[in-house]
Amino acid sequence: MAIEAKKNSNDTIVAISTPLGEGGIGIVRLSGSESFPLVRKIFECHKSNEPDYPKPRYLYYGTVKDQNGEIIDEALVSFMPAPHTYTREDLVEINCHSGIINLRAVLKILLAMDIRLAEPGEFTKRAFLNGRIDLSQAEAVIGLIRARSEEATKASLRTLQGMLAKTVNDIRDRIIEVRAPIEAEIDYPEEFMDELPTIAATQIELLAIKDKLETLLQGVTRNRAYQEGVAVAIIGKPNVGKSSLLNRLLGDQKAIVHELPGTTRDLLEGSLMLGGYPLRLIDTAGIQGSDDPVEVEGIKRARSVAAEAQLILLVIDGSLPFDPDIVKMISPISGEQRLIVIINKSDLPQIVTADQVKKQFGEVTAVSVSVLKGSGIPLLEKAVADGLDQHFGELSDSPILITFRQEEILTEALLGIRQAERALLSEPAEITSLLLQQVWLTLGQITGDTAGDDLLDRVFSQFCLGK
Ligand SMILES: Nc1nc2c(ncn2[C@@H]2O[C@H](COP(=O)(O)OP(=O)(O)OP(=O)(O)O)[C@@H](O)[C@H]2O)c(=O)[nH]1
Ligand SMILES: [Mg+2]
Repeated sequence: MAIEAKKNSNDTIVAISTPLGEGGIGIVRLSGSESFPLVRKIFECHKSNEPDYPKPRYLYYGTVKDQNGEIIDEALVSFMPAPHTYTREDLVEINCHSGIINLRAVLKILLAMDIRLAEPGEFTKRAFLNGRIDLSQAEAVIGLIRARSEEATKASLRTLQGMLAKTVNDIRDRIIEVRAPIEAEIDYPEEFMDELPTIAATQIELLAIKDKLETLLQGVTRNRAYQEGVAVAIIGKPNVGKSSLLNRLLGDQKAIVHELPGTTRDLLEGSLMLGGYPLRLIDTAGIQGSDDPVEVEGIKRARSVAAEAQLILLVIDGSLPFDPDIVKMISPISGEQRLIVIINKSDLPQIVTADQVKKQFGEVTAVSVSVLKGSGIPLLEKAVADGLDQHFGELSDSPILITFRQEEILTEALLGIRQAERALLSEPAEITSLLLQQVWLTLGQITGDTAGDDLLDRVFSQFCLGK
């Protein structure tokens, strides 16, 4: 779909594409028709007199010099002619030593010539504008750069390979197929009378489309968990071993552990990876009735953390009689939250039984551990990973959504299909057709097929400089 926004500005751009700081290599990257001649002006290489210089995709060793012929840096330079490049334009990469001063100096000499500094994400934007990738793939590049777990990386790579675009395009094709006979009926009601699909057949088609959209949307929460992490609150009465559990799971003595109840006053957080999920583990103050204003504030914070956590680890001391009040302590747990009950101190004679816990909490996962001795911890870790897998739904091979933007679009498309379903039964055929057309257009924003300037700016402004 050729639209205004896809017109490419073909001036030549430059940016430092690696993070500024001490490192092995720093790369200055140029894209555009002037990039070869410009770099040749500042880069001196003993091969430059050879007739085939610069050969595409060769690495040339030489020096970068300023206007006065003074050496700025040694560099390895590769010249990559269009169209088989990241941007589909002529592209040059100058591999310098990674020092802030020399990299900036190289950039400065180039900027003094006929070239401008790239905007954030402009290299990737050109890849999109020149048709090498679609918008969902461009967003996958951001996802890949920001991924905090292996699973998030895999999800971004799947989208980068074009899986999301393919699924969305398949859905769009199906919408066209559903619309075709409806349109025929509108334009030539007599001629196609016998061949038209029944309302029931169209309903089945719409149901299938809805199903596909819903499956895509299911991936959102899981992916968000991979990207942003899962909040896990450790709560319970004082002295049951909450801080000990935090330390044990982190493999670190982060929290103060003490035999005196009421040791933890404030929230304490640590991060760890479990079952592919980045977890934000939050230790809280033991919940009990108290007159101490500091402890009361700590308990208030514990409750609010528990209210927002996706997973609650409720710790109880198995060596003491079961206190039914803890049921009240954790309620109300919303449908969005999962609960795992941890019966701690299994190294001491046990009074609390798993059955007792089940009786109080219903069908809840209960794990018996000794945080002190480390027994039962692998089982607990497995219970946490399994609980999160169940919470976020089956992991399928379908593409996983990366961004809020894509979620918004799919939600809108789903709404549109539901409206079309209703219209099919109660409105003239024109309305159904129009609603389906709108869904088709909406979905096109995922790949950028129907994206305007605003949308492109929104997506590409999230990139870092030089990407
Ligand atoms: N025997 C035994 N003692 C444990 C176990 N886990 C923790 N403890 C002890 O229980 C006491 C309290 O541990 P903490 O981890 O500070 O308990 P807490 O729940 O954070 O307590 P508050 O911060 O006061 O709410 C300490 O003396 C720990 O050594 C365990 O598995 N077995
Ligand atoms: Mg504590």
